[in-house]
Amino acid sequence: MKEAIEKILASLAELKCQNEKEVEEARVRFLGKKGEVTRLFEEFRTVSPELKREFGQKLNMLKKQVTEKIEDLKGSVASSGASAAGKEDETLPGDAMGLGSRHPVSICRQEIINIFRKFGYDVAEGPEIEDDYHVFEALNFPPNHPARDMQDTFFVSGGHPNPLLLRTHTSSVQVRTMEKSKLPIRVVCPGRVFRNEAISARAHCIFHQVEGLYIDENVTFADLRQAILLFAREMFGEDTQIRMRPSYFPFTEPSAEVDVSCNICKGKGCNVCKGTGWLEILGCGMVDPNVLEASGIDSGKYSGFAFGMGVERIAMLKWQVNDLRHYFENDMRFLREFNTCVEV
Ligand code: 2NM
Repeated sequence: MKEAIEKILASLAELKCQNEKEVEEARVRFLGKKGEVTRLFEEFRTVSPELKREFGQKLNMLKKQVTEKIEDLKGSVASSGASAAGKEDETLPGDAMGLGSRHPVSICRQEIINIFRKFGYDVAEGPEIEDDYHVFEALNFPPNHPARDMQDTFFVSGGHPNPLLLRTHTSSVQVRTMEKSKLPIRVVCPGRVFRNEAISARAHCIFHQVEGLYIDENVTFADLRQAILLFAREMFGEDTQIRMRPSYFPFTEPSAEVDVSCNICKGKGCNVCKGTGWLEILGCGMVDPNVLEASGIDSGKYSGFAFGMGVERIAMLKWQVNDLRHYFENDMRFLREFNTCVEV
C-alpha cells in the first residue's frame, strides 16, 4: 500500500491538463468510483489493525492532495481561456505600444528656445503661482491697472498684502532673474501663463509664452530690432521682413509691436494675413528704467530690451492653423499631422 500511495503522488506531481475535459478525466482516474485513490480506500479494509492508524492518515492526506490538485487545474484552465480556444501561441509578438510624439506647441517652443540659445541666451523658468509683486508691482504696473483686476487675472487665496495669483506673463521670471543675476543678462523664459479670458478661436485662458530679456551697458533700440529680425529670419525663412509699430506696455518705453511679412503670399495679401501682407508675432520694447531700478539695477549705467511672444500664435502662423482651440483639444487626427515619430 505504501508503494501504491507513493506512485499516485508521483503521477500527481507530473499531472498537466490543457482543458476542462482532461481535468475531468484526471478526476475520474483518481477519485472516480473505480479511481486509484478510491480503490486504495477499499484496500484499506484489509490492512492489519496495528497499521490502520498510520495508513489511515496517509490515505486521508493523499485524498486531500489529489482533490486540491484537481481544483487548481480546474482554475488554471478556466483562467487561461485555453479550454475553448485550444493552446495560445505564446511566441506571437505582443501588441505594440504607440511611441507618441511631441505636441506642436512643444515643438514650436523648443524651436524658439533653440534660436535664442544659438544667439547666446540662457533659459530660465519660474513658478506658475506667483505674487502681485513679481507679476505687476516690479514691472511698473500702476495700482489700478486693469490686469490687476479679478476680471483679467486668476487669484489664488492667500498672500496678503502681496496677493498670490496665476502669472499672466513670464516677465515675473525675468524679474527674478534680474534680482539674482550678475550683469550682463541674456535670458529667455518659456512657460505657461493664465488669463481670465473667454475661450475663442484666437484666445485661451491658458497659453504658452516665451519672453526674452537683454541687459548690458549701451543696449539700444537698434540692438532690439536686429535681434528680432534675426529671430524672425531663423523662424520664418531668410527672406522674411519685419516692421515695427509703436505700442504700449507698462514695463517698456518705447514699446513696439512686431509684424513679419506673410510667408504665404510673400506680402501680396491673402486670407491668412487678411490682405495686409503682414502678421503680428510679438511685442517688445526698451525696459523701463523703473523696472531696472525695482530689481536693483542701476538704470544710469545699464539699459536693456525685452520681448514677449505667444507660442500658440507663432505655431498657428507657422503651420497655418486657423483656430487656437485645436492646440488644446488633443484630437488625434490633428496631433498626428505633427507626428515625426513612427506610430505603430
Ligand atoms: C512683452 C512685450 C514687451 C517684457 C518686459 C520684461 C521685463 F521683465 F524685462 F520687464 N519682460 N518681458 C515684455 C516687453 C514682454 O510681451 C508682449
